[in-house]
Amino acid sequence: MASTPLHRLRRVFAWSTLTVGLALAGATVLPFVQQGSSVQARLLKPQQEELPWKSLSPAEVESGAIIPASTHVVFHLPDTFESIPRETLLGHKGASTRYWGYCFPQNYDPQSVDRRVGFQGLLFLSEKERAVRDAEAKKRAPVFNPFTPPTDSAIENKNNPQRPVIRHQLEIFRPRTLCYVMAEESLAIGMDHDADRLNAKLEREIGTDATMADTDQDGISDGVEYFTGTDPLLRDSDSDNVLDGIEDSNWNGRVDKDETDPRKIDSDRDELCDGFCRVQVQNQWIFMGEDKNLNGIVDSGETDPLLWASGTDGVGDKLKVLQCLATGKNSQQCP
Ligand SMILES: [Ca+2]
Ligand SMILES: [Ca+2]
Ligand SMILES: [Ca+2]
Ligand SMILES: [Ca+2]
Repeated sequence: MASTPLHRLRRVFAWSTLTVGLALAGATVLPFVQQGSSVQARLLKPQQEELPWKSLSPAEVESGAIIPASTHVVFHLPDTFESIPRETLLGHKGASTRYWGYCFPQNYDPQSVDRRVGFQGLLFLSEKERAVRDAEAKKRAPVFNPFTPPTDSAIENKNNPQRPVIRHQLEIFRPRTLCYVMAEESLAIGMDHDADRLNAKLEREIGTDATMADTDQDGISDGVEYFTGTDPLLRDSDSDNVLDGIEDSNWNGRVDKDETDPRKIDSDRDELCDGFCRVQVQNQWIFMGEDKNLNGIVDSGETDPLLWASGTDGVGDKLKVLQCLATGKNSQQCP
């Protein structure tokens, strides 16, 4: 499509907005970065001023982008959503990756930047970052007992309200916010318009559809499958021919009472698969299994996929089927 003067003007405007935002973020955040180092609550190496800067426009956040590792990243959130949880926005890396950041208050007034004292926005820290900081603080905390009483300076330090404290404050992100983030490993940032708790960039990475909450249409949402270990691109993750969403019948990703495990072909380990599977018996390939019509219900003529021995006689389900097959019946008729 040809670029009209209006398009070019918009692009120039968008870029200048970002440049201003970047400068403001640098002016406001860098002193904090340096202040943070004094409490050993930082990610950045001593050469932090040499780290590169990157800015992400609202359109880039909208379609999904990468926050590179060890880079000062400023991002503008678009106005196409109402709210998004931190972990969804930043690709669910909080437990395994140290990152921290800061968002300017909404209705941010650039004129007030010189008059401000401290931070008027909100800080966010990944779960791992919080855990590391807590562990460091514990290590530094002096242990007092009758033999090692606190010194005057220790008491003063403890009671000093000016001591910089970095606490997680921001969990839900709002539209049109300008934020800064620094991460030790790259993060996938993006919006989640299909509300499956996976942002658009993360969905591109794992191959799911960012416009469909349940890409493989097995009943379980992409996010639940991603977090609980079934394949969001496969309706039958364990190949027992029973759909994931029939095994996990309430679609919550957990194996609840009366549910088979969509991650295990044989939930009760009786050597009959939960559904109906092609197996080799004495050089012959036949279908055998428990839920022969694959409907998730123990119907008449089926064994229970949650019981090693479904009958009252204590004979294992597999042996019972083999004994039945030996009488000349086919596997649909056994047991
Ligand atoms: Ca999504
Ligand atoms: Ca699914
Ligand atoms: Ca299955
Ligand atoms: Ca079984």
